[in-house]
Amino acid sequence: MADETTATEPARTPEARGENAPPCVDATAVSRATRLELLRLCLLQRAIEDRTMNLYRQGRISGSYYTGRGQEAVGAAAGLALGPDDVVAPLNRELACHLARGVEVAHVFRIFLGRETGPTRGRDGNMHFGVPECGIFPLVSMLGDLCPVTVGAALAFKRRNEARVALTFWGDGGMCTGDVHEGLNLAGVLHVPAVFVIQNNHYAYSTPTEREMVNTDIASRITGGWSIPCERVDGTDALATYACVSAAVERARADEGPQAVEAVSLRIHGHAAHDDARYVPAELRADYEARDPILRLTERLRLDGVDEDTLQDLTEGVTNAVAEGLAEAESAPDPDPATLEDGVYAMPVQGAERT
Ligand SMILES: Cc1ncc(C[n+]2csc(CCOP(=O)(O)OP(=O)(O)O)c2C)c(N)n1
Repeated sequence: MADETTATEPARTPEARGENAPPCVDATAVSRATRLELLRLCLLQRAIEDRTMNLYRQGRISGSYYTGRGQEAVGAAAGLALGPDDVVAPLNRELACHLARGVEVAHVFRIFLGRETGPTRGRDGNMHFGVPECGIFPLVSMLGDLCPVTVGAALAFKRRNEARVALTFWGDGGMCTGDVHEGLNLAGVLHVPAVFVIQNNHYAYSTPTEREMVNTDIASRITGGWSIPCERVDGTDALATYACVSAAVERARADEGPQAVEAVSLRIHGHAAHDDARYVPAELRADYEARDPILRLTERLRLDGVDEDTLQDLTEGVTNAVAEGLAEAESAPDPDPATLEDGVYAMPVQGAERT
């Protein structure tokens, strides 16, 4: 991968930006309740991440901080497309997927603030968490590794004759790792009920997709290379993404084998909190800011006849949920320093005596 000093920006066609992606599934059947819930989840992710970014700037977040700004619709859509008994392995751009699966706002802040009552008991900054009670596998930050893990879960469901689906995400950068290729191959050979959502946001850190791979048509590579049906969808269009992922989940559940969706978007932020994303051309960024998934979905709901009071209530509900969740997490205890070595692996250092 190139870093920001070496990456340059090649010319981008509208196709490469996913703008001419035909709608793969008719989204007109998506119910009003689901539309509103998609918007609520996107707003909630955005509000939690904005608040957490402020906490980061105040020095209250360990490590860096990663947002999914501009990509919220994809995690929200996938989270709602899954059934309660399905499992999912999200990455760090998909907070809305956690929220859709029932993870409480206070729990998210317990994780980010490293509280004792968070899933990693404060051992890990704000990244490698999962909530098994909600069917969410913890994140493994080696890109691509969650693919074979998810295939394993799907294989277990198949062997037990359970009508359950396992879904995971990876990015265009993750697409270039060996584990993804092995996982896709195995998924196809074993015909497991797995769904893969590729978040093609055009950059792996500062490296544009054209410098990561020769053939940037991820959907056709997955379809042609592994015989896994892969639809491309505009990931800034929450309804189309929901319809597309839902159809993939139901095909996998109906024993039609693994399925994939390439969701095209742009993160409207740097790779992490410290990154100003100067390598993204201003025109491209402005284009995607204008197609912000929250703006698009809000506009869609207005066209559907949803009134301003309903939209206002939704926004206020989200603001209150974030304030209450943060207050609750702030009152949770920090880990006791005396337990520092509990629950972590230790490497004995030769010759060093422990006191
Ligand atoms: C196997 C591996 N190689 C490199 C890294 C370092 N790394 C972390 S995130 C990242 C970029 C990821 O890009 P992408 O998969 O497109 O996801 P995005 O960050 O755009 O959501 C890289 C190279 C890693 N975590 N794992």
